[in-house]
Amino acid sequence: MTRYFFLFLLLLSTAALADDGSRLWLNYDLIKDAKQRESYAPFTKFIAVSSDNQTLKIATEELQTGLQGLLGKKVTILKTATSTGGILLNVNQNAPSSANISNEGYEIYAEKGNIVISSKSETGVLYGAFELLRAIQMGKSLAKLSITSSPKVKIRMLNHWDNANGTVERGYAGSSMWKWNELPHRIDPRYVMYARANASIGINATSINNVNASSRFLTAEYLEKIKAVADVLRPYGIKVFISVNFRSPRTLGGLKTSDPLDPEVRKWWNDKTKEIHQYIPDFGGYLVKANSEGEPGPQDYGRTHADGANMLAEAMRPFSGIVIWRAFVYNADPNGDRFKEGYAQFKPLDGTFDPKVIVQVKNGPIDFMPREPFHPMFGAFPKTTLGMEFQITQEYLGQSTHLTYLAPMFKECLDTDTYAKGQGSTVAKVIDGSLYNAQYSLMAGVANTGSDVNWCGHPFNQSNWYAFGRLAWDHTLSSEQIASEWIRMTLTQTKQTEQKISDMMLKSHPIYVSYTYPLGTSHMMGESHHYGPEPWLAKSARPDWTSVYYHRADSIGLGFDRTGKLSNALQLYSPEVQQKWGNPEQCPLDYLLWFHHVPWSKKLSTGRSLWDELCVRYYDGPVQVGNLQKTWESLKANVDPEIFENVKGRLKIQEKEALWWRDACVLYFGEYSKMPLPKPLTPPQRTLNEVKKLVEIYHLR
Ligand code: GCV
Repeated sequence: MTRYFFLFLLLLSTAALADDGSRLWLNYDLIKDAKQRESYAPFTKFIAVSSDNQTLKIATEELQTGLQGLLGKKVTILKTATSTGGILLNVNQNAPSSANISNEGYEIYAEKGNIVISSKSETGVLYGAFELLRAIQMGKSLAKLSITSSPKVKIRMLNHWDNANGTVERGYAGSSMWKWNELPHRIDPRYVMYARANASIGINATSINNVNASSRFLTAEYLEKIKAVADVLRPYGIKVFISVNFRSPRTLGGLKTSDPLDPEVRKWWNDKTKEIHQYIPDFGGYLVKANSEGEPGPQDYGRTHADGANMLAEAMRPFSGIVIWRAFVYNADPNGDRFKEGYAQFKPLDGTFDPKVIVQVKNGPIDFMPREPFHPMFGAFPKTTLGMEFQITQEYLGQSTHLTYLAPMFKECLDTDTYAKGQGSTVAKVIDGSLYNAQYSLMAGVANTGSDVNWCGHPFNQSNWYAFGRLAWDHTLSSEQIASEWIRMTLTQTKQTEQKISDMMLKSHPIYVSYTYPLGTSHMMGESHHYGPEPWLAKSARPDWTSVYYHRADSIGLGFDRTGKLSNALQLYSPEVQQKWGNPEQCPLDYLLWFHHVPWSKKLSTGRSLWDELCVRYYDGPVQVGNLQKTWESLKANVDPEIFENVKGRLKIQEKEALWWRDACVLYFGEYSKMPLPKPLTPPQRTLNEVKKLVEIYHLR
């Protein structure tokens, strides 16, 4: 009997240890340090909230759940404080320093033995509640706590590329988390978890369907379903947007045209917009991909992007919602440069967009490459509100098998100076609206969520969702701080373990770039699935879907000359940026081949020739992945066993695939450079043909 009892206890403790990742960064595991737990006791005797508002109820319950987990005690909820030593939730339009904080901002401070969370809005209090829980998890003392925080960007949004049939375009974590076949009747509990996770990092908007949009999402049947989702997300401060198909007036409304200047078409959108508001009174608005990659748009009728966007903005005029119009457009011109397309099509329209329109621009001019220079539009549209589009899902960044922490990449773009209004005109200041005093501001991230139990596939991919939200709230946060928060809340409470994992994360993006796209190369991935290397890809439906279009390897050298001879794309940037990147001798190596065709034997600032430097980087990548594996192995006893094994397996795959990239690129480019590998590097064990076959196998899968 006793033996069985012990076995039962053992099983119980193992079960408690195993973490399937489903709780994301909200696991609220007990703080192991009893002293630390005790230090919070004087301020966590109760939670006081006087209102029955649903958002405040959620904030209160989140605090109660969080404190129960972290401190191992049940904290009572009161209507009014009867003594000191509690957490007071206040919605207060006239708080002392509230002039400095926006509606969604909050203050948290210690006062008369209590901790006060105060905001002008209920959502602000909810954000403050999450911040307090974060502060506790980060081990901060509450005795003198004083935090004031306001979001820098107004619309902090996830873009889901989820389809009605349950698939996710560029999704690597299972199928769609939205169960369209069940809605509106069954509300999957994961919607609530999704809302909590987003609110915890300040995300306040979500577009629920793919930008390659089906008109179906505008039918009454789907509006009922979307309403059900919106009702769940609303109390968490999250507004729902719909991606729309521009041809909907024809396909859905039975009209002869979808011409944005046609009165009947305009009426159709006006009526549809009114109808949507009957379901969702606080509807966020429309997200539109038009005249891009085969999607319909106003150009089909000889109209401009502004004509299309302004028509939708007019329909939205009676309401609070907005129109987000994507700038990701490019024509198949074999002699053109895709780099310039978005700029060329939109620049003449600067100043013609309705104030309710935000033009959403990808961080770089091509397409979410692992490293891109910032999109030149960011420095050149003083009369248009531009929003940022980052990709959280790792289409080109190792999908679900490579550990790649993206905060440094997001920040690299945000912190770059466009010089649009002189020094200090960073991309961040363009998109947070401060540079041009914009009414709206937007940072969107293409979501990496799916039906996988841990939401994001690779356990570390969760950190990119987290990092995106934190940066959308405050782009001045450092990648180190964000990593540290995520690790503490998700993986460990031990400083030493945290530091080791943080080190892995901070090195991960440079490592990935080193074995895939070193020195400013781009777009050499496998055709259509975008996984693994295919630098030899020379034929596709469009020239700008091949690899050779981008790397321009020949017997002389490598890289796309954008300084004038092949393309004058560099001129789209301000003179200061042109100066930084225009001279191959001074251009930072990370961007070199984005702008220059460099001879193989040209000596770089590292002292090595281009060829040698390329090889050194391709070879260093897999070695560094080996180091990541070693560090992870050393943490076996310190992290949850399920997460440990999961990451360990994925690192193994990453190592194999890093070698795949290395061999493919070194063998392929070697045919052009005709130079030997620099010593002491030894040639790959396989031939280029053998490596090419690996790609074929992938295609067959
Ligand atoms: C939603 C890239 C992706 C497409 C995506 C497109 C876009 O081309 O490969 O899957 O389509 O970007 O951003 O619209």
